[in-house]
Amino acid sequence: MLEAVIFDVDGTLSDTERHGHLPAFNAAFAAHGLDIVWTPDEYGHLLTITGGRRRIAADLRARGFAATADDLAVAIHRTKTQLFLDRVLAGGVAPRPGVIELVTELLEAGVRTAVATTGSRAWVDPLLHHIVGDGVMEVVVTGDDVQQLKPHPEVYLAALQRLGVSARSAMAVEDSAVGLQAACAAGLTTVVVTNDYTVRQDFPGAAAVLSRFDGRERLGADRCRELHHHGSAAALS
Ligand code: XBP
Ligand code: MG
Repeated sequence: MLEAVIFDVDGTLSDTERHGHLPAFNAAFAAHGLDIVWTPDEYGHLLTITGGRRRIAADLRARGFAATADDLAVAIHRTKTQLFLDRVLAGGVAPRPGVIELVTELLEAGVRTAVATTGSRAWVDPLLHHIVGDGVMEVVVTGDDVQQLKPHPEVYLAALQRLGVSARSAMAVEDSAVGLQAACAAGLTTVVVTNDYTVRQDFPGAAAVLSRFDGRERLGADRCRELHHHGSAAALS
């Protein structure tokens, strides 16, 4: 039986990357006097490096900042986090169409909801407050709560543990190949809902790959139950 659905945040609950995180990273580079501007295309490639601080450090290393890359990345990421938080607090982040309806249906059907994200606690909690409301996501595990970021399954395993449910009784909703890898490695049946950045990725092992939550393909509570049922059956065979 489906007891809980665990959602990714960036790209899944909200289309945060292109118009949210990317401008915050670029403004942070400028604030630290660096002449670095990530284009939307470059950022799309950099998204395979999970975690903003690691993403900055990898790019700085590639640009020859070998010795100082890690320390500089910590400082730039702190600034970026504040800038993105400002955007969230100003109401500049919206849920993807259909997300609120899905979460509401799940809760009405007695299915618990949770979050497993690589993002930072400082902005994740306020973002959830703005887009779904407080307490709607019963468990929220962020990148600050784990040692290893996606594609490692730790964030999903921690969410399952805090929910007190087995992987077989839950499913994940993700937007990216890296996120799918993490959820599958935790043993979860996973539905992928793609966005502009992830639509051309491969999704081996996904229970379904959709391009949106609403419209003809609509992902509702019944469809989640169905996909979970088939996913669990496939895992047993
Ligand atoms: C999201 C991330 C995060 C965000 C930026 O991945 O990798 O790093 O891009 O947020 P997922 P931070 O959707 O798989 O959780 O700067 O707070 O890391
Ligand atoms: Mg994501």
